[in-house]
Formats: sequence, structure tokens, C-alpha cells
Amino acid sequence: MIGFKTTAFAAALMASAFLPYAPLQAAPGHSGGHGHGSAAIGEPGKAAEASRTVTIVMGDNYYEPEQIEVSAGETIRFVVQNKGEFLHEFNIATPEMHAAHQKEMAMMFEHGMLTPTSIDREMMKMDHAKMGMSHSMKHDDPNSVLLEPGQSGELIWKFPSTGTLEFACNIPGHYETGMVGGVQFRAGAGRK
Ligand SMILES: [Cu+2]
Repeated sequence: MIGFKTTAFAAALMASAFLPYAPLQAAPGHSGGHGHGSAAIGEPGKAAEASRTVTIVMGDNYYEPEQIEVSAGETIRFVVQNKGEFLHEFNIATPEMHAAHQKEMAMMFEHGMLTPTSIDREMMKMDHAKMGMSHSMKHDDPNSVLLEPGQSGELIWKFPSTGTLEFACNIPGHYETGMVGGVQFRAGAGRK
């Protein structure tokens, strides 16, 4: 019995000795970013299906307009212009998704992929899995346009029939200082 206990103890000791390294060897497969809630926010739309074009101007740190009204299931072509002196984003999502994205963007700043005024495209191309970051860190989310000062971009978005959505800039500090706008669904605008 004593021999067995000793062996078991030794085995447990070895196991615990190796335990700290296990997470590294296990190469954690990240759960892949924004999979959740995509149905709730809508999806990338087709240009041919866009009912209208809405121009969104981004400044430091605000949107013009601050509010957009959409019909259930409407596809809108957004032309986004960054007229500010800093990097800004136009991102359509739920408040919860924005909160999560703010953490990711803070990390991108820490790693030097983003600066207050620019996107480091070389850094963006690197294998961020090695830095322990998920794929969504490449900032290629279909629901977002990230623009350097003076740049313009486009986003075609098909809205769901209803939901709690905001357009926001998740660069550290921007949402908190007012870079968030509301999406209002037209009442009773059901299709057919
Ligand atoms: Cu911003």
C-alpha cells in the first residue's frame, strides 16, 4: 500500500509540475470573435438591394447625423467620411458587442496595430494568434469601417426587422465621449 501511495503521489506531483505548461501546448482555439448575435444585428447587404445612401460624417469625437431611422429589413448604403484628425470607426452592433469590441481595440492599440491617427497595415497582416489574439483582431469585421483622417469608406448593411442597435466608434475613449449614435426602427413598417 505504501508503495502504491508513493507512486500515486509521485504521479500527482509530476502532473502538477506539468500543469502550468498545459495551456500553452493545448494551443487554445479561440471561439472566433463576433459569431454571437449576428442575426440580431443584420448582415452585409448587396448594393443592388440598397434603398438609399446615407452619408455619415465622423469628427473628433462625434457622428453627423447622430441618429438614423431604418425600416424593417432595409438595406442601406452608408458612405462614411472621416473629417476628424484621429482614427475613427463606424460600427453597427448591439451595445454588448460594442463593449466587447472596445476591449479588442484597446488590445490593438497596445500591440501597436493601431495608433491614434493610423492603421499599421504591416502589423495587421501578422499572425496575431501568436500574440494570443483572436482572428477578429484583424479588424475585418463586416459590420465596421475603420478610417484614417481624411479617408472615406462604404458599408452596405441589411438591417434586421427590429433590435437594439447602435453605430459606434470603439477606439479607446471615443464611445465614452460621445461617438455613439442610435438606430431607430420605423414603427409599423412591416414588409408586404
Ligand atoms: Cu472615434
